[in-house]
Amino acid sequence: CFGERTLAMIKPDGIVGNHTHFIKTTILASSFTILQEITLQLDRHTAQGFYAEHSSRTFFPDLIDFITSAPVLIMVLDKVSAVSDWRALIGPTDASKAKLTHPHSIRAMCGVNVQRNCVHGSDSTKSAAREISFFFNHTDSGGNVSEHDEL
Ligand code: DAT
Ligand code: MG
Repeated sequence: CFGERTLAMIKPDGIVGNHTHFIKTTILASSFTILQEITLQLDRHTAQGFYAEHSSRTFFPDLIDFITSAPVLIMVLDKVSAVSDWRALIGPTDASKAKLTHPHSIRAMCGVNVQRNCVHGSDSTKSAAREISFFFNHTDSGGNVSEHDEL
């Protein structure tokens, strides 16, 4: 791996809405390498840990309800400038606004609103390191998931 790593997630609306193939095709066409991937059904405890930085926000309970409502597909992406490139590809948080300002972004094309925005991306290299180690063990063989139940 010669690039940078970021954590990408296809959220429940992306899985249920059958956007997985389109999103993965877009990822590969944008020169990312998918290093690891796993489909998980998050439980509330795991979801609360992943989104801990938002725990005091009024939308937090709704966010936890949503992210635990169906499976998610979690991927480690590798590329030079992976963090900023993936954030640029997914577009603004609010998918309804993204449709106006960034119509070719993944959130514009696959999302609906600020909550149902289809995908997650780490917002910094520091967040990426935390989020990757939150879901994946770092072993030479890779791909081991700790604590969580693989589907
Ligand atoms: P991002 O996912 O673009 O990094 P964030 O970290 O600010 O955005 O928020 C994490 C998620 O929380 C976001 O993808 C959807 C939800 N969320 C953020 N702001 C919200 C709001 N005002 N109302 C409802 N959900 C919100
Ligand atoms: Mg964020």
